[in-house]
Amino acid sequence: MAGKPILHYFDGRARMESIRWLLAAAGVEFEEKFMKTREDLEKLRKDGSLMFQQVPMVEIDGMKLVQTRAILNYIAAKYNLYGKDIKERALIDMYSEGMTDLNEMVLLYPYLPSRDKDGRLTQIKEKSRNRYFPAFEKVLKSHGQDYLVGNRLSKADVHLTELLYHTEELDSTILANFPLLKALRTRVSNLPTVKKFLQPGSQRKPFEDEKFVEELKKSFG
Ligand SMILES: N[C@@H](CCC(=O)N[C@@H](CS)C(=O)NCC(=O)O)C(=O)O
Repeated sequence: MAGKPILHYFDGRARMESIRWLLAAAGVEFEEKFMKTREDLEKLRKDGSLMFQQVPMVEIDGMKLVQTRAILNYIAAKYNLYGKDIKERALIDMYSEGMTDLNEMVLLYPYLPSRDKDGRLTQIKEKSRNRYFPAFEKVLKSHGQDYLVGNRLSKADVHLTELLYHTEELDSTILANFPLLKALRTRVSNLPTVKKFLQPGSQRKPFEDEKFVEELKKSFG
């Protein structure tokens, strides 16, 4: 039997958090090797583990996978979170790509220089409220089903749930006009695997505050 996937990243959310969420939702146990210094990153680069010299990197099924979306797609395909046919997969991809566009803004936000933060926060709120959340609310309303695609949990539901939690941390009122998104979040949060991940002490990472980012910058130079 293959061992647990091993996640290589630093001990923060950023680009690895969606991978943690998806593995957790799929009920897959995983190990993490946290890079603590620039030397740890250089070591992975020198031993040829990072195809593009970048992390996240995940060791899984004898592969060393990089590129966040490729990793997520592999996990989704392997654990049946990627639709039942190519049409469902196309929808899941389309929704996930929209979520990624918003998520990029959200995940990079803590790492921005202070002078850029207010502007970015305004942009995140505007895009959430006026572009992305109405689009996903409309999908749920159009078919009246429990999940975004095919009436069955997919990676898109997991990514959206993560995104809803993270945007709500930035603005507690952001979901006020989106009852179906709130219901989806509750539904996904109540899945036993996700419920466990949402408990304190899980491998879920907290919001990166200024102190965390400062320490990280010191360690990675
Ligand atoms: N497209 C890549 C981007 C990866 C990326 O930018 N990783 C950052 C850390 S979050 C990194 O390794 N930066 C060092 C570098 O690019 O040299 C992905 O989605 O995995």
